[in-house]
Amino acid sequence: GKTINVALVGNPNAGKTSVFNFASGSHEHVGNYSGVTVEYKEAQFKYKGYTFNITDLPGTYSLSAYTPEEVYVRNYIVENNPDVIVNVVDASNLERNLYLTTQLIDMDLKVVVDLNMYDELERNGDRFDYKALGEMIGIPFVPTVGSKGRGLTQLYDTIINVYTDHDKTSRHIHINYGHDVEAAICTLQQQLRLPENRHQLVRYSTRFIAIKLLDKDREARKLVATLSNGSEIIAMADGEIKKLEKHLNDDSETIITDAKYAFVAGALKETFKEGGRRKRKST
Ligand code: GDP
Ligand code: MG
Ligand code: K
Repeated sequence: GKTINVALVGNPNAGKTSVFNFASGSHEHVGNYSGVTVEYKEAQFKYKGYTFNITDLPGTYSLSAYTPEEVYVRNYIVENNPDVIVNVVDASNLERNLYLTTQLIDMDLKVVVDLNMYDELERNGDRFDYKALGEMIGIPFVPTVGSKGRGLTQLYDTIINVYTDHDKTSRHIHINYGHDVEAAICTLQQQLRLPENRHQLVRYSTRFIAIKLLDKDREARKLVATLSNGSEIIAMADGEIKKLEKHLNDDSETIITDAKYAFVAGALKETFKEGGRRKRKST
């Protein structure tokens, strides 16, 4: 049968390892590994004629290049090119968790959102039309309780559907960063897309690189520097950043981050209602 390479990506403590352990049938200790440097685990299992090759990656809040985990996860995604990314999201903490999702959208990957901790959402009495949000962002959402294995077969089925292009929700969208930023992205993308760059950028979304250049991302600059017209592109990016910062009167990183949070807030405003039975979490 076919092998589907699946990578689990999500914030620390969203439940990645719990989902991984259930899927792989192991019962290792699940705990907080924060502080331990980058590590990942891989396991295989069979389901409906497919071999799932599943990788548990370190937790990250973002895919910028500020922490070793972020760099690691980003490089893992680019180098290993998983067939499907399972973005494990803590359903009781959507606003923060979906920030990472916006970056997966920029990277133009096949994504399934594992809406984990669904028991907590229910306990809180929250109402979340996750189907509507999924339609909005072109990513199917599957509610799960990772610690109990609830919802995992639905998750596997959805992974297969996304992998085989049979999922009806799955489509690629762009987050709209506003007129000025979009114009800058477009300018940079035109250069990145030149035929001489095709080979080196084959695994990347040029939109993602353009956004990351405007975000003053070190890794993106390093990558672009290796291109034959790299120094021109970097100079162009610096010019675009200057223009943006002058026009919008803020630093470019903040402009992009704010746009991402605004996108998430807007999407949740239409689909999520807090139930008022929340307790403060200790973590
Ligand atoms: P990771 O950091 O993303 O790998 O998260 P873990 O799998 O280590 O889970 C963090 C904590 O959340 C552990 O104590 C798990 O037992 C617990 N947990 C995982 N999934 C769920 C869930 O769906 N519901 C609840 N209530 N707890 C969960
Ligand atoms: Mg873990
Ligand atoms: K953890």
